[in-house]
Amino acid sequence: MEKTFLMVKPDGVQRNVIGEIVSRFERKGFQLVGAKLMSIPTELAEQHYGEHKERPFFGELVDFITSGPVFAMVWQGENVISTARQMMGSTNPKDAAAGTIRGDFGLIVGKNIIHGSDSPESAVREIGLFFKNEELVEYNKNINEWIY
Ligand code: IDP
Repeated sequence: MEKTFLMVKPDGVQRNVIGEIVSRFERKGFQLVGAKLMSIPTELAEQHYGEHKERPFFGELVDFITSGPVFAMVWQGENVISTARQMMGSTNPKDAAAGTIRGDFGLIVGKNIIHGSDSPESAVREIGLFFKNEELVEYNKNINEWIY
């Protein structure tokens, strides 16, 4: 089953929307397989955002993501990578549709509440950066018979 890495960023933690965000993915039918509240070390932040190293906002991005705790998660389900991106909304909250997480809770691109892997390759890479294998829990939920 497809897995993705999702993370409530420091602004989302401070804004008290961890529960709301977890609830949206639960109600959609996805299954939580790993989660932790953590502070991101600078080195991990630089690895995670490595593709943006040359961008002018890279320093700001690393400072922001390390500025307070984040809530890191692994979710699984059919098409979870692309569906989670739709549920998150556009990168810049000003362009994000109402009803999406960024559309409902954010105002500016530098504080857009949530991160989500954008491809199968980045999902594997990001899950590996943030979680050890033994931190991911495989389990059956009978309700899946009513989802699939
Ligand atoms: P994504 O998070 O929707 O995948 P990316 O383009 O991968 O978007 O950018 C990573 C993160 O970098 C964004 O979520 C946003 O927080 C931040 N970011 C993107 N563009 C800017 C910018 O122009 N200024 C400040 N931060 C930015």
